[in-house]
Amino acid sequence: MPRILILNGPNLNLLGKRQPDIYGHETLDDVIADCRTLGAELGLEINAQQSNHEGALVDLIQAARQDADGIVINPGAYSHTSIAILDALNAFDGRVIEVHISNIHAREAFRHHSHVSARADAVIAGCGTQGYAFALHRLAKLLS
Ligand code: DHK
Repeated sequence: MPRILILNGPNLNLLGKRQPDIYGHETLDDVIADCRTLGAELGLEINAQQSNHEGALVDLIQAARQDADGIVINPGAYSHTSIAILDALNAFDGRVIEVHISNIHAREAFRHHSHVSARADAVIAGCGTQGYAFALHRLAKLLS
């Protein structure tokens, strides 16, 4: 069974409470529960992690070199700043799908560029939390 790491970065632990007009009303627990249900349907093993810390995210991506075949990552604000997360993803041999809940291209200019996109096999933005489900569907196809 393909193993998927769903990795959420800073402030995504506040999903449902933080700026719901932008990020929606679902909590991260709701999103991960839906991902587990969908993962079971698609035959994917799901490991979900969240951290507010850049180095902790790098450690989790490094561990995925042994533990995962694909990563769904929403790096939060680190999308726009972190070469360290890009480097860690470049050291990961599996598939990578980048998810942004909001349409980063329709927001402030500093959100328009993501370092992670240079490594991602696909980028999903502006689909709300449904973007995670789209990412799992894509990974199921890529890893079948
Ligand atoms: C989430 C964040 O926390 C922001 O810093 C990004 C992203 C956008 C999202 O849309 O999921 O700029």
